[in-house]
Amino acid sequence: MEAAAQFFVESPDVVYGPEAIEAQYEYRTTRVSREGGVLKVHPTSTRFTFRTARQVPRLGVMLVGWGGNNGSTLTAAVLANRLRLSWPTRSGRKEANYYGSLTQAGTVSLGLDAEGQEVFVPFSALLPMVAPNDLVFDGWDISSLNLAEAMRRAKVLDWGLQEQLWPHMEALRPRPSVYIPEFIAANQSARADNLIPGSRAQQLEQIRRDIRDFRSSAGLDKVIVLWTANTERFCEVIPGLNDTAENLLRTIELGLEVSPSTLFAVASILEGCAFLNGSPQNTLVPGALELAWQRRVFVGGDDFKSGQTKVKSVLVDFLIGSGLKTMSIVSYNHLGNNDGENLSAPLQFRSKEVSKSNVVDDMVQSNPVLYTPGEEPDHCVVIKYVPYVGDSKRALDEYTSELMLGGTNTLVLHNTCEDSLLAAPIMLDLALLTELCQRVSFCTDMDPEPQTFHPVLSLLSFLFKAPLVPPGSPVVNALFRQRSCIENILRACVGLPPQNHMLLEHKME
Ligand code: NAI
Ligand code: DG6
Repeated sequence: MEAAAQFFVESPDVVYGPEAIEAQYEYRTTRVSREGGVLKVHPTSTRFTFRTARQVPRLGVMLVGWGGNNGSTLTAAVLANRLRLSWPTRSGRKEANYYGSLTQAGTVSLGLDAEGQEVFVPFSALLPMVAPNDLVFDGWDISSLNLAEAMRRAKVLDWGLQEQLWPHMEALRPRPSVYIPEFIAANQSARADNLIPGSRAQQLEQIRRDIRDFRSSAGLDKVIVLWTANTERFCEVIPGLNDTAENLLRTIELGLEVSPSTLFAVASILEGCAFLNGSPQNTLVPGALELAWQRRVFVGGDDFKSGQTKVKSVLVDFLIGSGLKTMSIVSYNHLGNNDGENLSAPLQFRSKEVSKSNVVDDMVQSNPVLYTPGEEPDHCVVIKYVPYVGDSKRALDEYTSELMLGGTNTLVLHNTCEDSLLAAPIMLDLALLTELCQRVSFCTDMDPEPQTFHPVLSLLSFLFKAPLVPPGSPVVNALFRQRSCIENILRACVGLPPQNHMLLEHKME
């Protein structure tokens, strides 16, 4: 990879102005129609102008569940990188890095050089992005432990790293939060000692004050709010209660049923701050989505896509994409962290089960040669709480597929890793990409009025198990389709064509 990651696109279609990068881009795609049993495919072309503001803001990230394993690990990771920490372990000295982050540790190919070799740069070099070391953190937790104590409770990081981070994390204290016992497991009640009192409306106001206070006291240009607190049970979507923005706001005013996560989503949207949901529950009920639409605020979700699901969305794509008929997927987990304890309660497990179960639907539906309409593989998800293994999650998967002429192909995988070290870089990418999207606007020849991405930010699908998409938009779970979506949209913003992997230059005489 090039040592100097900075690059410029030399093209009459791309203008690097003092304030923005403007790129003319020809979006070529196809429309399909059905005429008398025949599929007619019509290539289409739309001229876009993308504009990306170059000024990178001072960005604050507020984590709901800051004192949890993910929240404390992400904060520690950014501090460790900022302070360039290294620490001894039994297998040698380790240095802080951002492995696992698409933007920081992933790369993209810019093309071929004079020798015909591909030139790669970090993903983060594609467009001006906030540097993770510059992020400022704050947040809420129903547990009052400071971030140093929370890091110790999480038991994720090596002791030598914890000792160095301790003085930097001790002063960080989660703000009190909203605790509604029936939404999370009863086994969580002992940590709930840091609570916002009052009615739902007063709690909403307090969250909004917290956001404003953080923004002004830390001198921030922007704040993004990310839910990384416990998985809640699903809430019922009820007409009149949470189906429209107006009804949801009235529900909060009257103190009727609303989940803590939805309360945070509403507060963030009302403050003009993007809200991202890292847990599986249906926080973004229709009323919250409508509010985001009305206020033109980005929302994204649901449930970080970290280990087992990432593998699943690669493996099943490979199997079905290769023409093998996957008929059974059995996914088993055991883990011993607080997330695992919360998920040992049936209603919270159910939220996770739903989010982990729908992740191959698009791949199955993409292949009518293998699957008849409505046919799908058996898909079983099991999660067990085993305290001894702590944050070191075990994931076992079995995939059974049909081969030609009655053959059977069974694949078995066993993965052991620190759950929070997979999740933290995803949280980082979510914040950085969401912020970047806030600086992108575009227009087309047909519609010259500048617009931004739809408030339901489906570009983030790579990072979520159950991606939220705008109404009518297809849900994509296949991992490399999701990655290509981000890469190609970012490339379009600097006037580069989509990555096509054809390498025709190398296929000619
Ligand atoms: P954790 O249990 O260690 O942390 C959650 C924190 O949220 C706790 O400190 C708890 O006190 C706090 N909390 C609970 N309710 C709250 C509320 N209403 N307001 C503020 N704080 C509240 O869990 P962990 O491991 O950090 O995971 C966080 C979430 O991320 C879970 O929902 C988990 O399912 C989800 N997730 C985690 C992944 C991973 O790989 N670690 C991947 C996908 C999702
Ligand atoms: C057990 O499944 C606990 C969960 O919170 C997972 O660790 C998390 O959802 C990650 O799941 P996956 O499938 O993305 O590895």
